[in-house]
Amino acid sequence: MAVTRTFSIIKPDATRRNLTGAVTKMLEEAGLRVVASKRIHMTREQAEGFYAVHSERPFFGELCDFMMSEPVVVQVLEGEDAVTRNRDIMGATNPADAAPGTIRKEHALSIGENTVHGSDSEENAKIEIDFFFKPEEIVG
Ligand code: DAT
Ligand code: MG
Repeated sequence: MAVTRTFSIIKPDATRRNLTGAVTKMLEEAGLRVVASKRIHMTREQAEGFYAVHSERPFFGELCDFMMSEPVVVQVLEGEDAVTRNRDIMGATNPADAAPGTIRKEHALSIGENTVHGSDSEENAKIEIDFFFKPEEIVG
């Protein structure tokens, strides 16, 4: 299996509860390495641009408002089959459906306030990494 990269966000519900370290520890224990990380407060432009794929969904406004509500930590994660590995440790979108031991099962508050974002394909990982990081900010 090839070493690849994925894009992660530690969402406002987690930064607000001081869970940045706890979430990062779960990512690291799942075999992912943080090769870039920064804490930012998203602008509306960033939130709406990043989630443009969901712009027709009924929860789009709520989603963007939430992502702008408090700081987030954007990260690039590296590891074997990083996209799938990250999706596995994140757990299902709705924490009620997430498997025991996953980040969302352990920490998420609701389907909206669900603690982490993770890219859903290698193609999207590249787009999402480029959205938030310059190449020189990533140190593998
Ligand atoms: P995921 O974050 O697991 O990739 P997604 O891409 O389908 O899930 O949706 C993006 C985010 O939008 C999700 O993390 C939380 C929010 N969301 C999804 N479905 C929702 C719903 N039914 N109600 C409220 N927020 C929702
Ligand atoms: Mg998604």
